[in-house]
Amino acid sequence: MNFTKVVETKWNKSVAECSNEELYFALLDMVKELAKEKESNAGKKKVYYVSAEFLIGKLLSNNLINLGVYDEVKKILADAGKDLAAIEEIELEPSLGNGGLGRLAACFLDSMATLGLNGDGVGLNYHFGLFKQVFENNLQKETPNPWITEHSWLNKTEVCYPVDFGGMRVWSRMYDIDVCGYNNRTTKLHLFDIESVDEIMVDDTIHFDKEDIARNLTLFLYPDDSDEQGRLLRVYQQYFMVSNAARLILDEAQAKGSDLYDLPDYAAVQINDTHPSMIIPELIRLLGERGMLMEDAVNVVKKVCAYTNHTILAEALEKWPIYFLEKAVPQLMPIIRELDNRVRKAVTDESTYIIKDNLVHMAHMDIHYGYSVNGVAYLHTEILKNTELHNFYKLYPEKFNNKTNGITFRRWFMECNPELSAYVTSLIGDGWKKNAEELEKLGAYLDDETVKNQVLAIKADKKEALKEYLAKTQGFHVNADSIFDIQVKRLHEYKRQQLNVLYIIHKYMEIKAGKKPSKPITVFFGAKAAPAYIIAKDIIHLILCLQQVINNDPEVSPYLNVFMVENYNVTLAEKLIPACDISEQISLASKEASGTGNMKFMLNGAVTLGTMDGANVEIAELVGKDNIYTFGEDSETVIARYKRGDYCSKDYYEKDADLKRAVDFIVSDTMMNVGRRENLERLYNELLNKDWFMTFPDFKEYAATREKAYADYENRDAWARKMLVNISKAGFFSSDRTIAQYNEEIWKLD
Ligand code: 26Q
Repeated sequence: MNFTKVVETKWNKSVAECSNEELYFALLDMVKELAKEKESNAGKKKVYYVSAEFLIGKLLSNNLINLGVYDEVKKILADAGKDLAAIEEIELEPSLGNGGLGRLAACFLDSMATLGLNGDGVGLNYHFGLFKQVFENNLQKETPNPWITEHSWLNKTEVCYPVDFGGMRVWSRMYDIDVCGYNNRTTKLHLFDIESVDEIMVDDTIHFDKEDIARNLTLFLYPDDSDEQGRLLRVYQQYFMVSNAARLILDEAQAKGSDLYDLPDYAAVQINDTHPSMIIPELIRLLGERGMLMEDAVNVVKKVCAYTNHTILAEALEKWPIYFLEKAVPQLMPIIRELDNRVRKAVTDESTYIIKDNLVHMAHMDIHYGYSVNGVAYLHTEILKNTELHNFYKLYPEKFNNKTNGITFRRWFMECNPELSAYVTSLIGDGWKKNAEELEKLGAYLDDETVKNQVLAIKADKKEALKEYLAKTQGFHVNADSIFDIQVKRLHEYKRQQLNVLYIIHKYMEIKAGKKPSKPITVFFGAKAAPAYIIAKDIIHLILCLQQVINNDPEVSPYLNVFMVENYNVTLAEKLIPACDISEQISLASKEASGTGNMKFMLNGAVTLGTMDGANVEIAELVGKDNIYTFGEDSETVIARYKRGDYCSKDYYEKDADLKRAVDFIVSDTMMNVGRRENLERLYNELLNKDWFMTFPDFKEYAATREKAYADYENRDAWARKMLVNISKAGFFSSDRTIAQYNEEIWKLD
């Protein structure tokens, strides 16, 4: 297919004469057509990756790359005086995820298509996705984020199902997005919607009538479970998702000749955290409707469903009150009760029961009635086995396994950093694109001055590009000749943006006192806070206030700047990550299941400053201690301290003058002049009286380690070597490797 022809046929004029918008729609048509021509994955058995989130990001460039026409299209556009990046600005980013879990699902679809595995994604078509973040008076405000336009990547299908809720029926419709693999086949993302959805219910806020399920079900993706109506709506959403998924699975299997007793030969269902857990009782219910006895249905489902755990925070493990389920999905409650009764008969350990204190524990159902339970990084899986899910591990040791997360190198290297990835190819060939561990070949260049200088030059170019982009889109004035120190991820106390802030305040005070860094430092943040998560929003307030104080202080701003980007999303990540020097991965050890941003930064030549948590542990092992900056208490110390329950943040505050000075600054006159007393005092008190995620014990070592990293940065040659080691060892974190392991050890597709 020739792009010039596509444009001429569609618009009756040349590429040069078209507007960027016309070119975007021509590209959309062309890519959709090309994707249709690709073979789609086929086979007897299929994996259904069921997930409440798919954070797919913009699709145009990614699809052009994976279809193998990126360079050709870019050249045709350039010859006509057009810029692909400008055309891409027209595409709206679908915000169908909160963060890591949703982005992981998107990377997995790319890898399944690339490996030619027969697998589809199943989720929901949220019309406004996650909220859009705007800053006003140094506070986060949430606004709706519409992304569906008349012409989009969504393809309407004829698949529709009736879905019954307590006292009400809605009709669904399935929309498909083609996911192109790299030089390979395609797979599908199935997004279910309600036919009766009504966007008119939404004004310019994210508040709407939460009772009117038939009109609101697929309007928003839930960022939190703060109010009861919101929680109930989430149950409706989850059931809608899994009921559609279950029907699709059974219909497809039967169409291929399954008698349903042999369903495990036709389908594997990967349950992405507990959000789709109701698929277990729903499959059992539907198998019953199709004539199977309960006993048989339970045994079939036990061989079909596999569960991935993404978090060890107890408060994130979903437990739904029985009266919620009775109200929303009464048809499931008898089945869930029966499943619980079977557990009660077979098992004496009460802590593993599904129903306790009138709450249904979704993860417990997954573990008893799934055939696989996996964590998402080595340390995480060990903590699940030894601590969080230890009682289940004792019952079913054979079910537990680890699948360390990964990222797709197509989007997170080839697309976001064509300069570096092309340079790597010029050195070691392009075998790494399909076999990422070949990046190790870069190890041969660790002492090559030319290579190191080139890697530094590309990093400098990407910093310049970020500077320009942020000037244009966010009005920032960034010094591209400073160290770019970046922390981007959802705002959560366990991720400890507040620890980063305490260091920044400390550094600010040092500069005020005359201790100027030899190299200027720019700290970037990007983070959305759940609208009802008060302390998280207070932390955003603190960052924005600091940004105002520091950037406007002529004594300090030549040496230190802070920028928090508004509405951090996949698009911004693709600009920030290639420009990063130091990647902040500073969660409290034991709390971050894996992290995937850490992998993206490493691949793009950033050096990690982090705790021994999640996949940082594996990064540290791969790159060696000279190529990562680690600090802080280890997970065992932290877990033991929680167990003892004797942590007292004030003890640390009293004993460390630097720390005390930094904490006190939060409520200083300087801050009060730009911020709100209520928010700043609340945060100050929280740290002083609770500090649940133990920032104070790690402060001193964090500050010292960060100083060491900044000092090492001055030796450009040694730093370039660290960058190269990081890139060369990133191959393990390709999601192609992760997905190959899921297939070999869990799905076993033919
Ligand atoms: C639960 C109940 C009600 C409302 C919302 C939720 C909810 C929503 C989203 C609970 C959890 C999430 C998201 C979790 C998540 O993104 N976890 C991250 O998963 C990544 C991929 O495995 C890991 O790398 C991260 O460490 C983990 O935090």
